[in-house]
Amino acid sequence: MMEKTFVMIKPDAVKRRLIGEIIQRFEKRGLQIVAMKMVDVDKELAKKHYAEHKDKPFFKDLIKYITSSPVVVLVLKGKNCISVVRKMVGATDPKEAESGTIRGDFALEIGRNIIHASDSPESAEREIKLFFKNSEIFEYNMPDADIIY
Ligand code: RTP
Ligand code: MG
Repeated sequence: MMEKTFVMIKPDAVKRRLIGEIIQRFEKRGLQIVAMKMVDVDKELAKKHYAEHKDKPFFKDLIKYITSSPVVVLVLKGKNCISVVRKMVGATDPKEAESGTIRGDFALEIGRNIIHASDSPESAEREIKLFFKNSEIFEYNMPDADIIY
C-alpha cells in the first residue's frame, strides 16, 4: 500500500551534522521525499507533537530537547513506508536498537535518539498536518518506481 510518513531529524542529529547521512539512507532505500524543511519547533508545537506523552515523567525533558535547536522535517512516500521507516529508525532506546538501524548506528541515549518517525497511519496523518501545509507537499514522478516496485 502506498503510504506517506512523517520524519523529524532531531536537534542532536542536526548539531552532529548527520542530516545528510540520515536522508541518504531513506533515498537509497527507494523512498521518495515529497516534503522537507528546517524548522524551529516552539514549545507549543512540541507539546502538540508529543501530546500522547504529556503525563509521562520524561515529558518536560523531551520538550526541552526537541526545542533546543532547529530540526529537519520530512514527508516520505513509498509502499508500506510507515512500518519500513520505523524499522530503519530502530528501537526507541538506542542501546536496544540493532546495528544497521539509524538509532543503532548513531545514538546511545533514549533522551538523545536523533530521529522521530510516525508509528501508525493515524499519527502519520496527524503529524504531517501539524508540520506541513498542503502546498508544501509535492507530487512528482519517480522514474525508477517500476524498477523499485
Ligand atoms: P518518537 O516518537 O520520537 O519517534 O520515538 P518512539 O516512537 O520510538 O518512542 P515514544 O515512546 O513515542 O517516545 C517519544 C520520545 O520520548 C523520549 N523518551 N524518553 N527517558 C525516557 O524514558 C524516554 N522515553 C521516551 C525519546 O526521545 C522518544 O523518542
Ligand atoms: Mg513515538
